[in-house]
Amino acid sequence: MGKNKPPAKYSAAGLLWRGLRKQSWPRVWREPEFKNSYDVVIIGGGVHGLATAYYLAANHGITDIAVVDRAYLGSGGSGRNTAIVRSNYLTPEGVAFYDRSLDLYKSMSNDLNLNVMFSERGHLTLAHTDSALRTMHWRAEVNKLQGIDSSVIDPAEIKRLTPSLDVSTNTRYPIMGALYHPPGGTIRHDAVVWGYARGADAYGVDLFQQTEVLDILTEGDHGSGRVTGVRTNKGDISTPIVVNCTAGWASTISAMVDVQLPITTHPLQAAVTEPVKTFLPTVVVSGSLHVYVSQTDRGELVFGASVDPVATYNMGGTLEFTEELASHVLELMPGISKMRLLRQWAGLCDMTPDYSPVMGPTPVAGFYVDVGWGTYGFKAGPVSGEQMAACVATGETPHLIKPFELSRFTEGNLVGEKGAAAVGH
Ligand code: PYC
Repeated sequence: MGKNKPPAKYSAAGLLWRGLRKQSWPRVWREPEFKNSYDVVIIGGGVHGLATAYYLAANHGITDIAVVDRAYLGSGGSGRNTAIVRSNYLTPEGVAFYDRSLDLYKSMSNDLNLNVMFSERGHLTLAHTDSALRTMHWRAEVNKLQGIDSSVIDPAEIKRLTPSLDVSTNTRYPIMGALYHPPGGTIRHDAVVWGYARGADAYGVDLFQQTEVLDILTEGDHGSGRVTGVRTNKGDISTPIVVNCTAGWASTISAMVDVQLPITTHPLQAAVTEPVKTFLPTVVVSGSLHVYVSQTDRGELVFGASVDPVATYNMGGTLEFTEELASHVLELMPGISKMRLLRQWAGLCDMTPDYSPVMGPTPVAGFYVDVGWGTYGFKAGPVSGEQMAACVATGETPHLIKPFELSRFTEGNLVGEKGAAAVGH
């Protein structure tokens, strides 16, 4: 919970009273009237945009905010990810950042008064080669130095933790060890979106769905002037501050103010099986086999893979993905060969050259970015919201996001995080 409390609209007593009187449930967020001026406009109604709005209100008392999304809340990466959270990154900057996110995820059900079903089940990143094992040792040491529970374990311990994995030595890619990160796990991604949306709405933040940004209005020189407003399909909004919290279209939105981002956009496909009895207690990741898998509380296996090799906005599923996924995951868990895939989907990932995000102010006054999340966006949602809110409210870039400023690409201060990607890209 932030420093400023919203009105107690969702107390336990209130819910009980409603239930007993069989009253219909209140809308989770309002359908607000479209105003022509706001203190802050946030583009993107996913976890990042909603969390930024929530923390601006909760921690800084700024509530005259519009969040606009061209589709529905959570329709982008927030609803298309594989719901994995962890903080076992490779760089000290990344570890500190994602660890704060994990802390916020841990207390989220209490803070937002909504069960977001955080399941701290442990996270295994398998190593099948000497060089992968070396990277796991490197990550474990960086993690431990920052107090993160993370260590390299051997195949016998892997088998003890996750009996369905084939740790025998006669496979094509024998498992040589794993980075084990007990605090990692999964969380219900839709609930995170709803929790932040409901929380922001309770503070008076206006949430606009089906509201597409057509242009960002500025005065002064393009690429270095100042923001004056936003043009949407519902009309113009005047505002001195715009925060770009989009994924997929981050570079399109930034190009509206001539801010060039070093981003290429690739789809990432994922798939889910029919539900079966629970048998997979941990999250399992294999970089060499390009796959990660976890089991939901409903019993489905959720799989993800590498981003597709071509830069495109096409989110169609491919048979190539399904075939590769099945063959790779069966090398790890031959016992699941009879399970049926139910469906597959894709999300868009904005990849940067160093696999770290781009956050903070830009050369255009009043235009902020929280973009370039690649395959890490969902796990970073809470900390990004908290820190972007502090950045916008105070005008100072907080130390947790300072390393991720856009200027690093011209200053040569890259934060190389590829070694902590779930899978090879
Ligand atoms: O980095 O843990 C990860 C991840 C999981 C799914 C996509 N990225």
